[in-house]
Amino acid sequence: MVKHTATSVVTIDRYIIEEERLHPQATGELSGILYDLALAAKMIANKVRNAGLADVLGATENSNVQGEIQQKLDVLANDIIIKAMDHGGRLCAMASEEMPGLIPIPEQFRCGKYVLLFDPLDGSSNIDVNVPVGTIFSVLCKITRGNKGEMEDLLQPGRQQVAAGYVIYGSSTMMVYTTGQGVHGFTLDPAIGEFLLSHPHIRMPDPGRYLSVNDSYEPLWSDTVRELMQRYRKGDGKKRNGTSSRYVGSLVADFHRNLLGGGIFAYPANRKSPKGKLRLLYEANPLAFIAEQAGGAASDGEHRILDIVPSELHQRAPLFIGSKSNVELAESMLGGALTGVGA
Ligand code: AHM
Ligand code: MG
Repeated sequence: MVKHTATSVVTIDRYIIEEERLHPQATGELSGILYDLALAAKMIANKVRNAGLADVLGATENSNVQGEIQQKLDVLANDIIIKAMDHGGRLCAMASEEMPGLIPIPEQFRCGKYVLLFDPLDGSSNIDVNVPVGTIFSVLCKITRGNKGEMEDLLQPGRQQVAAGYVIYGSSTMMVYTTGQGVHGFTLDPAIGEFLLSHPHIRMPDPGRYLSVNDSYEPLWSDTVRELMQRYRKGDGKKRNGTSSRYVGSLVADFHRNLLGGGIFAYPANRKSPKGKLRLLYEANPLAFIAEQAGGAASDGEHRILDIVPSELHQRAPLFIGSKSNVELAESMLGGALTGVGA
């Protein structure tokens, strides 16, 4: 375990190298992916920071001086990640929430042994009202034999992830990631353009203080889900106290608050969306890996998220994620039993 306190000045690059040194067999390729993602995050943070200004100038969806159509931020973020990641020789394929199929590595670049799945700008509908948004990423090893990545490499259960993380573009920009050795958070110092270690070895408090759910869907929930939410709100009347409601409507922001403060984020199935809304590969899996590494848990109500075998890239899953005992309550009421949870 790399030991640093929040008072040591440690850049994300140095931390990644130190983690890599713990594995003599490591080739440095995974570290390279994390560096490149941190660079992409800084570029997206810069665009997000200027989003309001771009609107004031009427640039969004208008032609710029070169006559090009200015892209919406989620498309820009998508392009930034692809351009930062496609040429490093470490990836053999990518997939994005913004694109329909597998994103191949261009012919002129070498293919590597990893695949990357990402949601370039989650919660982007919140940008216009200056609410935090985020980028979410998931890294897995290639499992097929050929040189190029295939759909099979992307459609692996989340427990096969070798790294996952998110970037929150909030009052400050933070990158939080895990490579299976705990969860670490880095805050961007805009003056020097570096992510500095600010939250080493994050653990999720349990039971949690917060309930994050969009309860305008309540009329569409099953009776059991309605009852579950009541239990979260009121507690069990004995040792478990009730939670306080917090819902940003931007998954990264809701998850980040609950990771640090303890709580449960729920996006249950409902009558109109029987699989919920959130995507298994781009949202649920990476955040589930982080939750478990921080001592929390994630479930679709019946199965541990990380055990679900995906059949399509844009598959959705109901999501209950957060402090372990809160997720266990969902499992016990909705019928599942958590397995293999906890770091
Ligand atoms: P997006 O990927 O299209 O941005 O949608 C995902 C977002 C999440 O950030 C958030 O948790 C959820 O949608 C909110 O949905 P709702 O408005 O139905 O509560
Ligand atoms: Mg999303």
